[in-house]
Amino acid sequence: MKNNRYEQAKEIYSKIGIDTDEVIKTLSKVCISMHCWQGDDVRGFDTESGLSGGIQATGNYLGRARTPDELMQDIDKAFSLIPGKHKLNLHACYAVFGNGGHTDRDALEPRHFQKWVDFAKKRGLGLDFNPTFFSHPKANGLTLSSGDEEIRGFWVRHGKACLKISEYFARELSQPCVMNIWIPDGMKDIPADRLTPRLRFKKSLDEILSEPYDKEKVHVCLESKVFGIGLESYTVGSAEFCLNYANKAGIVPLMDNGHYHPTEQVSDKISSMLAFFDKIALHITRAVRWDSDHVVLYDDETRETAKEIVANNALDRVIIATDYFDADINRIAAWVIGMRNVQKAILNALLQPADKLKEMQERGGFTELTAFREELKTFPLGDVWEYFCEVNNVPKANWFGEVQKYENEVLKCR
Ligand code: RNT
Ligand code: ZN
Repeated sequence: MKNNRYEQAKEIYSKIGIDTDEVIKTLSKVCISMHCWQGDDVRGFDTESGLSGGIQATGNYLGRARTPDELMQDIDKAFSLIPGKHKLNLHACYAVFGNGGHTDRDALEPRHFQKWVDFAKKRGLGLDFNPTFFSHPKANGLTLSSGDEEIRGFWVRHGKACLKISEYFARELSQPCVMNIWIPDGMKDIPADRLTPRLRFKKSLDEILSEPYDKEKVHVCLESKVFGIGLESYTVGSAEFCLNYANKAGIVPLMDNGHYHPTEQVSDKISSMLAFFDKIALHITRAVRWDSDHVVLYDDETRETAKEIVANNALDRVIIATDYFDADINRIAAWVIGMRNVQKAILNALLQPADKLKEMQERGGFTELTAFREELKTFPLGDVWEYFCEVNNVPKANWFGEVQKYENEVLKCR
């Protein structure tokens, strides 16, 4: 296949020591875990209680997926416009019960996710998993940190059940399953006692992880947060709590871009984490003023995040997942835009001569570093990206027509 623009770009990049064919090969292997919950505004199928837990999907765009089949159909559409093979990230609230049946979260079993395993197997996708500690009558302020032993016990059982389901995913799909724990627990107003709920959260995590599970198959993560809506004054699973717990328990810390103070950047945290953890995990999202979960853009922070992963040779140590939910725009487009932007950011990082740039820094050549880096910004990345789309059989820049057609033919009929 002769692609003139690609051939020219290849030559331009070769002059700065970058082999674009190798870059394409590397990028093809980068697997991103796409969150299923963009498709239905984080509603899931197991409860009518609506989204709770300090998070919110705003907007009312037409065509939200209302059933497992609709969500699967939408995911297929999105993946058909995203280059490469990825994973699908499920939440426990996406359990599929046959014939109007219902099983509460503490008694979920692998069989409730068999439809998802069949879906993934057919498409050669991996599955990741999340226990759902929100949108439930027993999630009222505190879950794993609750002082009510009945409530705390319920959620511990849920966590254990999810470990079993994660193991089932890994076994069936012959690849590890990442299980991420995030709890919404917090308080709207100033707590009288910040420590007691945190100690109970710690105890609950210990109890969940005491359940025997295959650590090669299931990578358990813990996601921290700074605040949620209606929970502005206190978050039990804060950054310090989660970091210390993950370190002590030998699990994986997870950082979400929306879960820090507005001037803190996850990109700057990655190297510190890599200095102490074998693996770390990310929820790539875009926080606009707060944990707003806007669609990921090809912006400075996403590029800097990708650069920190690639330049530190950590593509196999950083677990990359997306996490946003915009209900104001076409949800399939939202998936496609965000996933492609994460990939583009990784491509951008792979197209940078990291060693040359590091060498400039080490010898104090900061003027040259700035000059060179600014020139790199207008190198022909777009031509390499288009070629990457071409070899992966997905549309180039003109994918939106496909989404529009799908909106008219499928989404409008919902
Ligand atoms: C919430 C966390 C969490 C959720 C998903 C649905 O602030 O980011 O990861 O978005 O579990
Ligand atoms: Zn998240």
